[in-house]
Amino acid sequence: MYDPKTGGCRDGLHSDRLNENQGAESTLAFLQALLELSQAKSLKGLMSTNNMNHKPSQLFHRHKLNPILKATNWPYQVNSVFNPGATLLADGTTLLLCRVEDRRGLSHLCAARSVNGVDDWQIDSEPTLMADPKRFPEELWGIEDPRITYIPELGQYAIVYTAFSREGPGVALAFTKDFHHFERYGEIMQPADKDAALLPRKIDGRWALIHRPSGATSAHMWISYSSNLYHWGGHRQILEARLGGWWDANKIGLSPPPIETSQGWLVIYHGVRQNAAGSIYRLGLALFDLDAPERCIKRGDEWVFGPEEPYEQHGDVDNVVFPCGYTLGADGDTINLYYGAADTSIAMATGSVREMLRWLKDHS
Ligand code: BMA
Repeated sequence: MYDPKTGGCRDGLHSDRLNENQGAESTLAFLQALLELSQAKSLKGLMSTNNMNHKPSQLFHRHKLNPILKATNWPYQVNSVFNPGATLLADGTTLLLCRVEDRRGLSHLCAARSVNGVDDWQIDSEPTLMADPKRFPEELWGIEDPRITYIPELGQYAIVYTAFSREGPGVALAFTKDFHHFERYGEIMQPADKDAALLPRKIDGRWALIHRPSGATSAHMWISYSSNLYHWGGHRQILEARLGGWWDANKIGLSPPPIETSQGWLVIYHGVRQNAAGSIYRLGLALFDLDAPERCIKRGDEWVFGPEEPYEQHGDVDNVVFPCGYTLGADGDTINLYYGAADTSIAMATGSVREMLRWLKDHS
């Protein structure tokens, strides 16, 4: 018989000693023990896959220096820094265009540059892009949550941001070559609308904008098209918030600009779960057709990233992870996702485009 205490086998004749018998009896005892051992092992294997402490595999890995940027790093007095747009400049420098909330409660945008994208940030000594409510009344209460897309055809970066005023949030567009001088296009989607980004190239001869208009009780993702970047049409809903108990029930929105892959536009979107304690902002994945981005090919059921660390769970707004930008590594696969944590600081997590696509294949 197999003795679980010693791992040896016992012939049953003596309770305090292992195999005493020789010959057939001993062989039988050995075989019996072997059988019990293999059953015990497969049971253990089963228990470990159903283990209550089982942690799902992580698609994103938080940087150990998180949060990488805080209000106390700013060269002037501010309340909070969060929800940054991100891009790589021509020389490989990472540029974050951070949403900065001042101590009136109004937001502006400020650029921070770093060679490695993690530390040693050079932060503009004053706001980089301020609201200009005299010329653009839709910016009365500030500008927020920029998404940056480099547009090769124009040789410029498009910045799509939220303009906030009495009417609510609307979508505004500006272009820059250097993040010092900006050409404003004004509000391109009227309130209530936000969470928008431009695709980097024309689709069938027209520019495409993903955005999130909201109704009284729900908010879904849409796409619109334009031939001149001022006048938009061809509006189509592309992803609907789910209902009921889902993590992405009632309200969803684009997070960073879509990632172009050979399989389609990979979209990281946020879902807002309302519960008795407030709301939880988490991230999910979806894939859209490269040539017809209004067509959703895949959508993951489970969320892939959510507030877990103290700096994500507690801040001006608890339980928020809110990325507005990413940079892609030289391998074309590693992404650095930059996100606002609890509307208070900026954090970074790395992931792999290939792994996200694989995950979507298995989870949609
Ligand atoms: C969203 C946006 C974000 C903000 C989030 C959590 O609606 O306004 O700017 O981070 O709420 O407050």
